[in-house]
Amino acid sequence: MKKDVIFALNYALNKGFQIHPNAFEILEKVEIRDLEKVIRDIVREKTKQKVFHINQEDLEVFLGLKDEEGLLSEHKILSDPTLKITSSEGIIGFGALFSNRFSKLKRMVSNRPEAKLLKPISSIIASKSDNDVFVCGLLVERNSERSITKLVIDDPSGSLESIVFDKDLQNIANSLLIDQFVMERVSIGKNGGFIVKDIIIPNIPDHIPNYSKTETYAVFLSDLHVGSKYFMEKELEKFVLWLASPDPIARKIRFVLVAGDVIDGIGIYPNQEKELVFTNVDEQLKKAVEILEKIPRHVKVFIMPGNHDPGRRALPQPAIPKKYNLDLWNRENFFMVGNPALISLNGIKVLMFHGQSIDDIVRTTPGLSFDNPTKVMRHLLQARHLSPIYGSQTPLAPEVEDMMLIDEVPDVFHVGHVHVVGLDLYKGVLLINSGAWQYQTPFQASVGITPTPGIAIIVNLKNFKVYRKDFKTES
Ligand code: D5M
Ligand code: FE
Ligand code: ZN
Repeated sequence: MKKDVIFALNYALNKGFQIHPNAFEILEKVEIRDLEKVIRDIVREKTKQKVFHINQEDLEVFLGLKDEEGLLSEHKILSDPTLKITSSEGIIGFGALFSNRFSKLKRMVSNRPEAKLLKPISSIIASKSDNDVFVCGLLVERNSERSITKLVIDDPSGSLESIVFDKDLQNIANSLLIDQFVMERVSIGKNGGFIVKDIIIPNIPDHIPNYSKTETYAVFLSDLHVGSKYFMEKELEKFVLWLASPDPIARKIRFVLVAGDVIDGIGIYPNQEKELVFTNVDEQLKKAVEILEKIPRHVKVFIMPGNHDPGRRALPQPAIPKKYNLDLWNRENFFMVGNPALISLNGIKVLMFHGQSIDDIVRTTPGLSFDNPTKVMRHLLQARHLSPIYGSQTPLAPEVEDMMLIDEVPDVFHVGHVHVVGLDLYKGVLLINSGAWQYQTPFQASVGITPTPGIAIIVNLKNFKVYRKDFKTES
């Protein structure tokens, strides 16, 4: 046996590994460059698995001799706002948007028993019935003062002010998102005011997820912020190289999803220039392509815009327009989508959303914070809406159709924006916030945001087992 082969194998033997005779056969047959590194990789992986022998199959996998051709990698873009965007103007447009939101959500809850009893707000104000009545509307105001909570909801017929006294019901009332759809059971109090007896939100039913037939893996990323001084270029490069490596999991990855903030952009916040390496969007996107195009071609990459990317700022956002970078659009394994988008991966429905609305929601809803993004994501699913709040910092476009509604219950809900990794399961839906690839910026430090960057979230689509791979520490 050749000297370098013996040397490499000694490394494994010294670590207490046994080597199966069939492994030697391969080593005799194949000319292997960098065998030492291959053996070290195998030792590291198998030590993690607590398996201390090396056989022919291990070598085949790590040398890339064993193909994974049986793995399915079918995708379908089920919904994408890019080509649907019309943008009507001003007040008329917002009137249409909100009336569409109301009627779509009312239809969504129409199979609930309470829905049959719903009355228009104007009629219950006029009739002052002695019995409890059901109304629904969009929540325009929520106020808590001296142990009572006031809710104001609007439907197309009018506006209803109601009071919540019950403690448990107040907790529910306070967790409602402004401008979300809500049903109320109300009665008339002694002084003629409306008292809330029950609050019913759209929510999602318990969900049985779809799984992939084959053990295909997907990686969830967001907030690369290429162009920023704080962009973790080395770590992202390491991730991309790992994708092309013979690591047994890397070899089964067929999808990479990027949920927005691909670049840092320019003019996004005051004095941003001081924190940029590249001060124009074209250069930033060029750099992003340079890194992402090293992803092997058998991996499909889905790219969504965030609030730092070029195109339109208001939600829903179209895909990053072609005029900024043709390479992103031309590469055969890249798929440019708008924000939000619903994508099917081997039959698994992934709802992708950058997550801009989280800022306004955290600010206005008690009990929510930036460091627990999946809790906010639960609220979005409960409200069946990705960005309910109007008139705060998240710009909403006055579209005729409200494309921010969660029409279909997804199997995976993937969000970014807050730069904090979050994983959770809600009623069978896998919730992923994919963190970031940017170190904490001075701005984030000043507002108390502590990111958890440099971590790739990897999911086995056959069983939804989730892995966090940290590229800050792993070699
Ligand atoms: O957002 C990164 C994080 O910073 C996200 O959690 C929102 C937060 N952020 C962004 N802008 C603001 C303002 N103006 N106030 C408070 N918090 C903010 P990114 O989209 O990457 O900039
Ligand atoms: Fe971001
Ligand atoms: Zn963002």
